[in-house]
Amino acid sequence: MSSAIIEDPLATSVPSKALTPEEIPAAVQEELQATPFIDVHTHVFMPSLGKLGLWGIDELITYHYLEAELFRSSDISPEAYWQLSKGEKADAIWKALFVENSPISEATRGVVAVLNAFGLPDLAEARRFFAAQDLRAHVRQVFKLAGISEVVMTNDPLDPEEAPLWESGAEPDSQFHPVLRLDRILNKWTDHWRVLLAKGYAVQEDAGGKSASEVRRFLAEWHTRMRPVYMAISLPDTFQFPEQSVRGRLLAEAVLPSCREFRIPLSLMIGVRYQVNPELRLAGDGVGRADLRAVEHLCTSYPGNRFLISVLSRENQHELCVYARKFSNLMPFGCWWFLNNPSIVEEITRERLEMLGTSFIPQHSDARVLEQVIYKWRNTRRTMAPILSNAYNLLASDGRAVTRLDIRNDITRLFRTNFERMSE
Ligand code: RAT
Ligand code: ZN
Repeated sequence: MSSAIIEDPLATSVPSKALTPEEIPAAVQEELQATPFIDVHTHVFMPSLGKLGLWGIDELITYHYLEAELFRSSDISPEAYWQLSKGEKADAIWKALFVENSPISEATRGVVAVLNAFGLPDLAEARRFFAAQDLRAHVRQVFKLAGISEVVMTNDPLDPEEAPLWESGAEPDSQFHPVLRLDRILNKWTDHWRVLLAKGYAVQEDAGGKSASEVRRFLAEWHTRMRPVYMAISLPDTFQFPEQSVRGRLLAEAVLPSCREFRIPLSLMIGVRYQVNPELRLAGDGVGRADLRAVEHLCTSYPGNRFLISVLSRENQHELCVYARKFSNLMPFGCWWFLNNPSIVEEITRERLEMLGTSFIPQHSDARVLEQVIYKWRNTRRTMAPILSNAYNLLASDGRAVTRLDIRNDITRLFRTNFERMSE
């Protein structure tokens, strides 16, 4: 209907008028607000996966980013903390990080922003509010507040809680895209190969014999069941490829051919130092600089594969941009985990824009608790606005007119189509 276009508040001013330097920041801000983003990597789950999906205030407060911060501002030991119930854990964190100290870290500020988004003045009120929500309606409201149209989940076919839900036909949801996560298979084969064996796959402990073709058969079955938009793995800072190891063999002989067969990308998240402090459990991982020659080898030797790549170490960011300039099958994405702080996001994003134009995916939320998408995406828009405005102002002062349509197309490419085209 043509009236729908006229009702679009931006439509009248959209097309091709050159913006003045003074008009650029407002246009960027409006376009960032108006564009629904795709969140290309999260740990949130569609409602039909039930309890796997975390949401609500106690989950927000006990996010592992905040657990790590608790032990810096409270005398409680990790051992004593893990004995507490969820509500008691949230109370302990609330007291230490929100009452006795100002919540100015990125992760604590996030909780404040979520409470504010729902107009919730305190913890008690927040608990009442979340307890009263209907999940499906709440999801819609959260996505609206976050300015996202879809999220990409992380789905583990060897998770004993998750796999049966898929096997009994979990109802798909067009707002939640599945991803076949491979950490258990590729990084922890020794602990998990027997699960495959028990399910009827002729695999061996050393991943020899028919193991690779059997893993391929397993991936094919899960591809049919899940329809994942990509396959994914997180990798240590010590990751090497090629490599004489179970992971090296299964990557080369099972995962890469499967991704080619199903025409989906492989996402590699590289640079975790697993369990630097195991007492902290999920919060116990650290970061290390990786040798990105592994990425070079993958991109050169497997031109028929497409790679979504995020690196955890700040020191690896520049190399990743250089590799992206060399290999069009490499798509850098996100500012992940310890990098998702405005100061570092700004640095990385400016570098990427300068080296790659709009041919990258600036951010994903990595949300583990549903409502985190609200603050994470608000923060992203807030950080992006001056970076993009500055880039357009430089372009204008170098002599190229900048229009609202340019801005709209660029933001759509960065936050939607660069991802959508990876799976075409
Ligand atoms: O970023 C995080 O929150 C980590 O805990 C991990 O989930 C990481 O993103 C991963 O996907 O392995
Ligand atoms: Zn993640």
